[in-house]
Amino acid sequence: SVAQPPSDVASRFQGDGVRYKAKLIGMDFVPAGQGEKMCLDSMMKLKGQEVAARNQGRHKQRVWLKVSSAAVKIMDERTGVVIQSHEPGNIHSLTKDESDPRAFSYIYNFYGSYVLFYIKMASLAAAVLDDIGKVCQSPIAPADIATEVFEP
Ligand code: I3P
Repeated sequence: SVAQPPSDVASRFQGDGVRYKAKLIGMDFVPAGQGEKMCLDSMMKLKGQEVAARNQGRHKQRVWLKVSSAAVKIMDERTGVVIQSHEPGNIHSLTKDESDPRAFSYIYNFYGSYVLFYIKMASLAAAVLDDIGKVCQSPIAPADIATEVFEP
């Protein structure tokens, strides 16, 4: 692929941003925003619950993951309803699943509560990990959000 100038890289994340097909493995309240062991323990617990659910014939929820400068959004695949919207400034502990190259997790700080989201991509997670890493490094300023909202 051809290298893009920085302005084009940034513009990928403007507006609607980048959309990925994924499934929600699960979410879990955790005691803090970081801690490698805490993240891995939570992911292991959620994976156990996934297996138990599958053994009962249940499937993971199919979602779209949308990554933009303003938010990482999780939308129901079928209805398009936004079920979670996470501003980059409150996203922590982006963790790849070393046992599954399609899976990863992150923690969202919701007013001092920490929730881990464990997600399985339709394809390799490397690209979305890179994208979320980028938007979290440079969360847009409140002024930019206002511009985006009020633009016709
Ligand atoms: C499915 C298979 C898929 C999995 C799916 C399972 O089982 O393991 O890989 O999707 O999960 O049901 P089977 O081969 O017995 O049909 P992912 O790879 O996306 O996890 P799901 O039912 O939760 O969608």
